Amino acid sequence: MKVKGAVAGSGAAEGTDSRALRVRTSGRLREATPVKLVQSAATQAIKIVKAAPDLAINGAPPMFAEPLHVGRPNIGDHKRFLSRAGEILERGWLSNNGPVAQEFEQRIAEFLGVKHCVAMCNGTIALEIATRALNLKGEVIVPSYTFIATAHALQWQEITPIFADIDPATHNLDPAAVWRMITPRTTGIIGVHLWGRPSPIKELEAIAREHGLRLMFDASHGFGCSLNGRLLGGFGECEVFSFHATKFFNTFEGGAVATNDDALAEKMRLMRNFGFSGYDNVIYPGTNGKMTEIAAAMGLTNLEALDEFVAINRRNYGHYRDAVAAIPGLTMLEYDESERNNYQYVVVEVAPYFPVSRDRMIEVLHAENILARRYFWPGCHNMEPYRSFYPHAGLMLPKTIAVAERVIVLPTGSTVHSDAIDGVCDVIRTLASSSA
Ligand code: T4K
Repeated sequence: MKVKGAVAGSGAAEGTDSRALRVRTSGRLREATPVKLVQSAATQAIKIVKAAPDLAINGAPPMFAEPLHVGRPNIGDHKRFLSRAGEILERGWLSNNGPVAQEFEQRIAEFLGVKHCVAMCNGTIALEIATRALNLKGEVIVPSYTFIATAHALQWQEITPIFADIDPATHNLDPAAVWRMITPRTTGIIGVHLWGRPSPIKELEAIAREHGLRLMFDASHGFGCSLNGRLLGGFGECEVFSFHATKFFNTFEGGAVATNDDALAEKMRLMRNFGFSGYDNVIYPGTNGKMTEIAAAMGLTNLEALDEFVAINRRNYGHYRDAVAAIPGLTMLEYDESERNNYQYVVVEVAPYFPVSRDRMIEVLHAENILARRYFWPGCHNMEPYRSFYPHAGLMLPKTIAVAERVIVLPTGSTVHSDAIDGVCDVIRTLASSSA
């Protein structure tokens, strides 16, 4: 679809050529010819977009010289991290439950208010180990509207992920849909706290109790988020976090399982270290899920900066919310302000009556170097091997399909400033008005 009135090469600023654009730097407008778009953290020149010809898709230069990602890493104090890294090198102890990993586990457990944090090399292995330690078998109910790792962690162990539909208002599992998917082969439920907003924990607990199922949570998005004032991490039998580079809280790569169950924690500690219980003594089948010392050092450093990360994400979220509210046909997913949130994802739904499709909007934004994402389209059930295994799964997932087709996730994080957000929203507004 072509944007109405588009003339490739015509500029926004009257009387100037297309490359002679007005730019916005640190909130002030100034004239500049030609524009050199520089992506620096503090002062980046951003072109003004007011009409269709200003859009990169119509031949104008992109808004950003460097890609604006949805999730650039949040990184704490560099000096503090480098000093920890130096100590690790001096010590010559790099992995295998070293002192930094132990301190990390203790700090995380304290922070979450749980008895145990079992640190792992990434969230996917943490999911595999947790599901195995819980003895899940047969079928396990999960949402299809999640990152593929939730399903793959099961399939990898030849456990069948059974996809239940979501509540379109929350994007989380719909308890009634979970109930419908239970069969005699079902052994457990994995709720995902999507976007850091809690699953319907109470309802899932009731279902698990009634049917004798194990209940755990994929809390990959939920670090620092609460339900009724209690941080996610202590619900169900265990909760799994991802500390991937793109997560609100990262350890480069990493993950952890939080639990209040002593025996379960012990079992997972064995499993993440090949089942070793002391030298030459393997007492359990296991894998290598250990967190390295350098990853733990990153974690400790980032933990010290957590409040700062939240403040930045919250500021960006508020800025987007105000701008998006003024664009008919777009709705931003809101966080419950009475709870703790990490505000890591800026999630927008595009209504069917919005003048352009969600996918066209993505195309237009990408042309501006704004790498908005379609998380978690097309749903796990539409990816292999599930698509081939269960070609009709979609019949039970109408809400998942509808939500996956209308969601767009916008860039945020500590490298995204208010001017950049204004720029992103200008592009969307211009696209809408010139396509109506
Ligand atoms: N469960 C759920 C619900 C999850 O969301 C995830 C992970 C898991 C389980 C599994 O946890 P891990 O095993 O990953 O610990 C990203 C992440 O790779 C993935 O961890 C995450 N979910 C998912 C939601 O997003 P992609 O495919 O979107 O893009 P990626 O990793 O290439 O990064 C996104 C953008 O961030 C890039 O376009 C560039 C930028 N970036 C990325 C990295 C890695 C940086 O600026 N710096 C970096 O170091 O998956």
